Amino acid sequence: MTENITAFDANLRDCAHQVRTLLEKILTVQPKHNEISRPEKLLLAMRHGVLNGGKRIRPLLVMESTTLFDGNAATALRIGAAIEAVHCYSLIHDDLPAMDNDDLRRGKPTVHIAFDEATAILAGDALLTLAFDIISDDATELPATTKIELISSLSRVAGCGGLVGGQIFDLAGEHNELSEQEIITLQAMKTGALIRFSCQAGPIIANAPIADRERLSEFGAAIGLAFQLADDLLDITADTSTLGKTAGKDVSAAKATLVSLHGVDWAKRQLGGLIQQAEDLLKPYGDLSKRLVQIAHYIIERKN
Ligand code: GRG
Repeated sequence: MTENITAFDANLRDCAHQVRTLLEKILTVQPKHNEISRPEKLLLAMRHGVLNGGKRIRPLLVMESTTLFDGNAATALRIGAAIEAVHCYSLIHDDLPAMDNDDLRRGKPTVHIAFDEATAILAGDALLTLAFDIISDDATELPATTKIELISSLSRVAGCGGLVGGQIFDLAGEHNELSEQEIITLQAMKTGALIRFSCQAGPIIANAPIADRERLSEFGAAIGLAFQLADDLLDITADTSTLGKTAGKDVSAAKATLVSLHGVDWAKRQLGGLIQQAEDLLKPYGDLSKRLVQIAHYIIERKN
């Protein structure tokens, strides 16, 4: 087991390093074709928001779900980096005073604290559009139809029916009591959708059969739910320095979560069931899916 954890940690670190290196290379001051100029302050704020650590779970899911179907690793890295750009945009905007109003993210000052609010909004906007630039760029070696499929899916996951819509439901929950079903829906949109898409992206990149895409999508849904449950538990049990973001926010904001509704023991039992479901879904792939199973375990056992 220790050997597995060590190998997994090395894999996660290697993925994080590759994502960082690629995004550093992309976020340079030289304008690209059809761009006019890249303002330095905006670029620095974008870099602060995207090169400030982070576990890079979503890119790792893209890379491993691509490897499972023998897809191209360099392409998977680019799609993973695009998804990470969307994720980081959502974190920057989520931390703003008008949203969660947080001053700590990944153990560092949030972008609006390190810069200012307007710059943080714009850095988030620019990271969102960057994601579509990365996917459509010639350097992403995929057929045009596959790029369109990825762009279309990512747009839906990120927009009104996904992240942004989930955030609106979340904000509504600050003033009205949400039902259990409403909490499940908002979490599937706010957290689950991008994780699910990260798992689906691999079979899309590798042009795998529809049945495999659906199976990986179900796997993504199970671990997305587990991710949020684990996050809600960490909010209660972990401290701010370990989390790298303010701990105890759900409790202090009296925010309803599945953990606040059903309790810690129920959440732990749910996590056990979700892990089992995730493992069962990958059984047809045998040993080839070992690394994806390790990610599922990491998601529920992580400390931040
Ligand atoms: C578009 C404003 C706007 C918001 C969209 C996704 C979202 C809504 C907000 C993000 C903030 C948040 C608390 C989302 C829940 C999912 C979550 C726990 C994200 C943190 O993901 P990790 O743990 O973070 O992968 P790192 O820092 O490791 O990347």
